Amino acid sequence: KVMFRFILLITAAYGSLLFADNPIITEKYTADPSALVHDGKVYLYAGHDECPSGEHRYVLNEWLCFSSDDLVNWKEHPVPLKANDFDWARGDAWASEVVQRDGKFYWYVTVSHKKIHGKAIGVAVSDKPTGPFKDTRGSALITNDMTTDIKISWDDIDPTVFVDDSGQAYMYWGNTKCRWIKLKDNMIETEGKIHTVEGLPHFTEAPWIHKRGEWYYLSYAYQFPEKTAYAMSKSIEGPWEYKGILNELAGNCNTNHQAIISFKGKDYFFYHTGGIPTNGGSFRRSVCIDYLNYNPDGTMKRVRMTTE
Ligand code: FUB
Repeated sequence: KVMFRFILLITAAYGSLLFADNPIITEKYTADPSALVHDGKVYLYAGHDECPSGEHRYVLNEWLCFSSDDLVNWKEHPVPLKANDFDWARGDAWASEVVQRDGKFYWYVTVSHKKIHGKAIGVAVSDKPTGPFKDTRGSALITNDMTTDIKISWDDIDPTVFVDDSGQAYMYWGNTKCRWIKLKDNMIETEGKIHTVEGLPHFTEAPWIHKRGEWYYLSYAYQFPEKTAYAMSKSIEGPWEYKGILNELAGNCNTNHQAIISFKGKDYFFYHTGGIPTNGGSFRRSVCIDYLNYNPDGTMKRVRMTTE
């Protein structure tokens, strides 16, 4: 049995060494991390993997929220959002992301739709990063019938939202093809047409957008089993230039779902593995963190997972 151990150097705030284990959460299985920096803390949002031992399927009914001010000690904020908090959804708390704008927090989620076949994307809103979150819109933002060129029911999943310096918000999502659409200022309505991103080799799912300096980064799950790859652009609307693999296969887990943040002067890569020794695997995943490092030209160095 292996407990993934790594040393997390938190010097920015404390000037001292702190030690943390990967996975970072061990009381529950956690998947599909989204991370948000707010008011000196990191908020981690993750799906709760609840697949019974011996079974091999996704069982996720809710998302979880944790916060930390040192990336070592995490506090859970109990059950802030469930898939059935969306009246129009019939379950399946797949990947999500929380973003902040003008004092409000928007939680974009993947769920299954009750009436329209397939997965759909919804959004819930709160005044606090820990909730309570409410589906003030009352309907899906994106449904499976809006993109008909792919004949699978799970191609409209994994939303990631980015508010550009101009104030324009964009939502990216997808499986097999990566899509994007603008959001209105209220963050709960789309604006204009759905676009498809070209030039992302082996795009599977799990897009994540972040910006550093003048570069925009679009990282995503690549092939299956999944690695993480990424592309860069000088514009949020592309064109995107493919730059290569950012993270290798995550051990005994066939998906690889990332979130990227800067916190107290360092850059971090959140992902999941099947790293809990008791029954961990592709359907009982666990969130991990490792450092992310950039090259002088803005490209990202391959992440060295604790397990490597
Ligand atoms: O957790 C269910 C699905 O697995 C997510 O939506 C994908 O990104 C993959 O991690």
